[in-house]
Amino acid sequence: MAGLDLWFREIHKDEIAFSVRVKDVLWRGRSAFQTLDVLDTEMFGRVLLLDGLFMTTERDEFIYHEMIVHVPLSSHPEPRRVLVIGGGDGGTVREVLRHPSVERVDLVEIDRLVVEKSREFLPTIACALDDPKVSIHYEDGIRWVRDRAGAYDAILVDSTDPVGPAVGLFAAEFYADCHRALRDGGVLSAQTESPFFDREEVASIYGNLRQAFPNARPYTAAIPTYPGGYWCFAWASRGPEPTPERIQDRYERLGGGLKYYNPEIHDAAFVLPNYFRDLVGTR
Ligand code: SPD
Repeated sequence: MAGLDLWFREIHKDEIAFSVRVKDVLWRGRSAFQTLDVLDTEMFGRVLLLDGLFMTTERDEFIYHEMIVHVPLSSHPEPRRVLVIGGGDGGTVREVLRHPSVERVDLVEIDRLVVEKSREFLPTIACALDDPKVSIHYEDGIRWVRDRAGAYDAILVDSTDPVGPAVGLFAAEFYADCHRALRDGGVLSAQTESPFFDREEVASIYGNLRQAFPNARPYTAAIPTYPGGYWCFAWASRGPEPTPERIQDRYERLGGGLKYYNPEIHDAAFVLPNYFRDLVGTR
């Protein structure tokens, strides 16, 4: 592909697009679940696409992975057992392992090929997948949480978008199973799409979540490669709200090296514009 004026374009809902110039196509293939592409780009480094959509890139992955992990884990008193659903690229696991209290991480990824190709092409993201605290299970996360009452201190739902096999990861039944799978005081985070471009999906996700977790609420981060660059996550818990002292204390235990998350970002991430408050009914 060298020498060609090659661009990749992610089309969102057939209405908007985001393009990046491609230096090289490193791998293309298909699993039983989805298409996978690994591109090399000047602006974002290596890029992993699933079904033609940006999942993660070497340059901006830290924002998504720090926020899906440190916001929930910093609000838990002592997270020991953590479940990551999806997240086969390994970025979420890498961030979970920064928390010194964590003893075991179950990574439940439906698609073995995502793990294999991430290990091969995205080593800075997949670097913690061989840690002895990590067990990888190639199974459907929806089934995994069904019979695991009281098993986890934290569940992090690092899913693809709500299409195909991932649809059930945004359903009320799944969130009810997650609630049962958490110990008292347990926390949950989940990626929950764009509040601007995915309004209907976001409203429905928070309606579903609150059936199991009445205190569920969104927080946001600026992620350049996701539609609109303004993305939201859900925080929910089976316990009390964290205090600012706890957030500060957990941050100090992380020992530095983070590129996005800090206690001020933690607080600011929960501040929503009015159109988003209206969407999820938090006014
Ligand atoms: N529109 C993209 C949403 C992708 C969320 N998951 C990303 C996986 C990174 N570990």
